[in-house]
Amino acid sequence: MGGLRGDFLWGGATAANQCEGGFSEQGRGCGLADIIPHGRDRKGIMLGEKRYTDLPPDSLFPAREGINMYHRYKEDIALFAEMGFRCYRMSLSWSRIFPKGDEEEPNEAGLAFYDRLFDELLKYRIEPVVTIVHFDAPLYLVEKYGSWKNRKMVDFFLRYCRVIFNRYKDKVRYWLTFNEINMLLYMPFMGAGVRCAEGENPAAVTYQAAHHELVASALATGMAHEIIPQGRVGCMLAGGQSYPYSCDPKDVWLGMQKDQKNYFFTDVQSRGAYSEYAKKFFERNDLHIHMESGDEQALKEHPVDFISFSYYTSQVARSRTAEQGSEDIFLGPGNPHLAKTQWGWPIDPLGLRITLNALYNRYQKPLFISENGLGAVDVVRPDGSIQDDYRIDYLRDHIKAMIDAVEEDGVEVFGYTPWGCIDLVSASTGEMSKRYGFIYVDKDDSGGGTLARKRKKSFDWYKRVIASNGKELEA
Ligand code: BGP
Repeated sequence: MGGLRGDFLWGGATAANQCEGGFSEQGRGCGLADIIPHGRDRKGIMLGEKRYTDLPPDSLFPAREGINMYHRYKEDIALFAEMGFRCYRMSLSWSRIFPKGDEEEPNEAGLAFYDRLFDELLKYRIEPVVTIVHFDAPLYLVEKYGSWKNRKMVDFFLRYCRVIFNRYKDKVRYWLTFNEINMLLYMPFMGAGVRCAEGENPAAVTYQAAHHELVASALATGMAHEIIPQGRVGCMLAGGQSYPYSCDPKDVWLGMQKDQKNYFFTDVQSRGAYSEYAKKFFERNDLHIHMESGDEQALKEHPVDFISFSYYTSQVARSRTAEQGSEDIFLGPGNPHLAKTQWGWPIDPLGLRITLNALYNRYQKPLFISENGLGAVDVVRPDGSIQDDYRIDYLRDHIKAMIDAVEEDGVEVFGYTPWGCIDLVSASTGEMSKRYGFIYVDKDDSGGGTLARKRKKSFDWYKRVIASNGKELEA
């Protein structure tokens, strides 16, 4: 058995909007995530159905403080280094670099912050893997221009890309354009700052915004290749194969259609053109995507170098169901064969192997697992320890499935960055109590706590996993 490659990129993943904080420091502008509240209004805002200006004045916006990594990054990176991280997936806060988003010149203090952060990583030989946009955009672009609905976003985004590629070309090799790009279809406001005005056709708005992101992603890929010859650019998909609920062909067909909906973006980013089923979908739904001359060529000329994806669980498709309206919009009706996390997400390690195979067969490009993990409540014992064996179990089973895909199936995987390697704010719920980390952060859902960091049991376990390149997986 060959095992994982010697230079396998073990690490962890975070996003600026969920951990950085420092939201108005050194010229940073307000970002999209900074106005998404904790609590019952969160969902309405994320879907784009509610406006943040209507929120009660005492609303809590957890992204504004995050876990204050803005001030604590040295301590955090030292802990990552202690675990032996070979890479660290993080994102840049766009509004730290372009506070409003449409300026000609960037905010030097914002750029300097990331210089310091990258230098700190490189000091420990930790390779940065940088997401350019992770559920984030300057709020000004959302309000003034309508975010990705507007073609002008492509230019603002490319200006931002040109600045960061030039600035960090000697420090960052791995880039991801848009985090979970397919989330635009499920959570348009959180995913891309897109809100439908009254009378607008939601599908027309969303797919037009999708086209803008796809063109932006392709042009950024081309630009990165030009400015950073050794650079490699990937897309990022919220992954997880759709299973038919039964062998009823209608369920199978629905499962396939669900997968196609998710692959809509990565098909374009990887193959360089819209798939036939996508064109037919546009036709059937009378959607006329406005494309400028040169768009199709840009898509064609600049496919991504690798496919990255998040995997938390598989999805299910059921065609006939009385409760269809109550299904999770992304996951479907639930899978009776699988246990669930405390937040109701089915636990399916074999599904990771299935998803890896599906993606590799579809694209034949190297794969990078940019998120995976278990959100769970952790309890600090009286002796101060955190015995998170449930997290170790989850990650061990998923790592085994990944290794099986590599060894048994010949899938090419070059990195694995479990999500929230340090506890951070949950994207879907805004909670701190939904913890993923190897490192505990003392902060609660209402914003209280010292922010002190503490190693969990999984910290030492993951350190051994990395040191043995995935051979020692037992706790
Ligand atoms: C993905 C996002 C992350 C992250 C993760 C876990 O969708 O890319 O930002 O938060 O899911 O989800 P949650 O925080 O909702 O548990």
